[in-house]
Amino acid sequence: MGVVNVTPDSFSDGGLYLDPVAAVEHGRELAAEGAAILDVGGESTRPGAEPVAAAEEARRVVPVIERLAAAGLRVSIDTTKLEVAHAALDAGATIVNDVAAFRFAPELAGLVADRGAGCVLMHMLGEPRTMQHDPRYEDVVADVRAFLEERLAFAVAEGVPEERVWLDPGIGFGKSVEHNLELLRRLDEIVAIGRPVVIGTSRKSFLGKLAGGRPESERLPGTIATNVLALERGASVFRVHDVAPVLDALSVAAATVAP
Ligand code: PMM
Repeated sequence: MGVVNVTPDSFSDGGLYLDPVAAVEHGRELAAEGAAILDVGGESTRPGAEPVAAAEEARRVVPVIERLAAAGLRVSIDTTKLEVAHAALDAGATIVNDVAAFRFAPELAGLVADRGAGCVLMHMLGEPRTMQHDPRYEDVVADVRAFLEERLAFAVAEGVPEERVWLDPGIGFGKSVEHNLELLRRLDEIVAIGRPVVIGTSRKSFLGKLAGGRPESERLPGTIATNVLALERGASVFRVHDVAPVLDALSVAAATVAP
């Protein structure tokens, strides 16, 4: 899954693809590098980010999705909002990637069900504005697992077939460095829920901290290391900015994992 952020303020690529033509070009490049899905987002979820109005978010993403879908590419919409998901599905997206797992807009579940779309339900502690303020868990892996099981049950109760739901532990969303590491160490416990697991470590700050304070542009080695380990522990969807090098690493790693 390649990241196409149409935002002025995302943490690693904010402002680069705010122009729809540049965003479409970037999406096409990621697809050419091997991305099976392009994840288009119009609102930054970086820690402390302020919310964007739905109309503005839709205005950013719709022209990009229309063009990528018209080119035959598979598109997910990274949003927590009903209106934006609605517009994105109309424009040709087929997956709703919701970092709030239908908590902010429970009606999203019905929309996904009605449209026959897929969805990614991600764990986040609270909301982006405050999620990194001293996050605490009883047992981070058990807590995230229980949350994802509950959200999966909610989606299914609202009519989304279980086969259309992917789950994501939400690396960096209300988690300390140690929480992120524990989730990666024990990822098999999330995989055991029985749905495909999406993992998003790409360029995130804990990678910088673990490697002596590297900035976003120098976090590719850490991104590769964590995605390879996540593959070995059962993850099946890898949300990344740098598709070509991560795909190379995953292809080699996959060849060494028992079928
Ligand atoms: N991370 C970001 C945004 N959306 N969606 C999913 N499912 N999983 C993630 O880990 C995730 C996400 C933040 O990264 P960005 O600002 O580079 O897009």
